[in-house]
Amino acid sequence: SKPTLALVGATGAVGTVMREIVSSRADIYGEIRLVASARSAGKVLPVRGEDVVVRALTPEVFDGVDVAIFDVPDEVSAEWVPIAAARGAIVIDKSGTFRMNPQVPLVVPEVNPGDAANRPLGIVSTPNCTTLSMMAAIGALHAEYGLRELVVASYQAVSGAGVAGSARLYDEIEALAGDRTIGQTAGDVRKALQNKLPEESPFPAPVAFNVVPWAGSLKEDGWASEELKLRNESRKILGIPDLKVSATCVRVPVITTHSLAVHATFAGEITVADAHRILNAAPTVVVMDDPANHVYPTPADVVGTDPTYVGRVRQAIDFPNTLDLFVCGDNLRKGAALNAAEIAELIVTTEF
Ligand code: 11C
Repeated sequence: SKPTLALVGATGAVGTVMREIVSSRADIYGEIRLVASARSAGKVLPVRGEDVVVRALTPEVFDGVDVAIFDVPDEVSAEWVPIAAARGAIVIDKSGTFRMNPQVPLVVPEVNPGDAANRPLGIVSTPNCTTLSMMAAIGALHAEYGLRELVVASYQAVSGAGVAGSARLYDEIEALAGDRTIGQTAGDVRKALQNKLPEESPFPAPVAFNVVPWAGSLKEDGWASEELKLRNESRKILGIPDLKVSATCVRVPVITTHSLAVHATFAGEITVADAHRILNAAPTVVVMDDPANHVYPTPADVVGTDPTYVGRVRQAIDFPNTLDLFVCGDNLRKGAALNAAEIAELIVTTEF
């Protein structure tokens, strides 16, 4: 019989996309159970065209579940993922809790699908959306040319911070709309928002009419957690423990789709034509690279779609063996729900 799937965190920003994704892809599941916090239990939400009542997160909710996809805060995963695994579910976890655990594979199906089968704790992790937004493209280039170094600047969408992140940008834009004096005097955006919106925000500075060089929490020596995740997770997914990585993560006024400016150095010379050939052959990568005709990916054109988009591929003038490229990926789809769904499909189709 077809396996039972549980979606835990079914009502969040990623959970909403998750329900849409499992409804539109090959129908490989029997029952699909929706699970959320007690606050959301009892809500009725559509999956595969049917109304499903959301169940509260309890140990018993995992009885009979074959695969559970978790998209919940780190501390909720820390507590509940082991409970689901102990009840026999294979867990695919989106949180940061288990990603760097050596007993937990960190999987991007285009890059390291084989790792998903080796899961001594019954847990597979799916990466941070910033790392994921470039990984299908970088993995394809690495497979042929041997990646050595990555220098990355991210342009991260506000929905990376969940429903509250998107709500904040919409609220800020609404509060400032029509005022053509905004953006001309130091502090004017902050001041205008002070009178109109609560001070509490998912972001440490205004995000409308602005860019904010910060994502995640403070780590040692001034690094933001997102920057270290990008380094550690890239190393693990690509299987290059000594990959040199340096990242600066920046929040921009985009609702959904993360972009990354990537400076990637390889073991030997790689031309733009080489990169185009490899990326064009990668099934989930779309090359949009014709600058003479202004063809390059932007979040406005990428949002709501599945592939990883690459444009602006250039051979770095002063750096031998290095390419500069611009990558866009929908942070809620490939960056989150889609990658988790693909890991689940990989496991279900090979093991059930
Ligand atoms: C953001 N990338 O854009 C983050 C959200 O480790 O999964 C996801 C954090 C994570 O804010």
